Amino acid sequence: MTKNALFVGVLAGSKSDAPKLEKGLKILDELGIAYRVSYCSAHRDPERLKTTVAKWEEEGAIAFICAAGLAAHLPGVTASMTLKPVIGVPLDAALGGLDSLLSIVQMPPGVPVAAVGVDNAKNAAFLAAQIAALIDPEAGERLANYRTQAREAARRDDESMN
Ligand code: RP5
Repeated sequence: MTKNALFVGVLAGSKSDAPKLEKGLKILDELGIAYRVSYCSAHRDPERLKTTVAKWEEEGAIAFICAAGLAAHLPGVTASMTLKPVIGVPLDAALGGLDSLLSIVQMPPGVPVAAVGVDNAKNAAFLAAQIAALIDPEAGERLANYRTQAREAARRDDESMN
């Protein structure tokens, strides 16, 4: 992906979300997917979110990962500003994350957000990598290798029980 300077735009509602975001960034690193990160609140600084989304789109963002807790409007507001796929990561900042999950998935028809599980930044990274693989076959190969390794590890776990 880096050869075309394409990247995944990663947004989080607050720097306090960073520890949960890290797990996803590690997966993107392992899969060799380029990304940029910004802490950008949809509520505290919507103007900055708007300029960041527009700038990243212009500079080659192929998809956005948006992580937020509480009234998690960051993914939905980002989706309203771009036609690129937006992956929402609901974070557990209260109520077990159910508040964030519902805030993210209940989008009006025509402005979808693809949501992953609560605190599951890893799956957001995998989904972003799958989107990257649509235009970058090498990213697809790395993903396939990852799945092969995961399958083999699961079989080893099973075999160690017998
Ligand atoms: C959300 O509110 C953020 O995404 C975070 O999960 C939560 C708390 O934010 P801080 O008050 O820690 O900045 O907008």
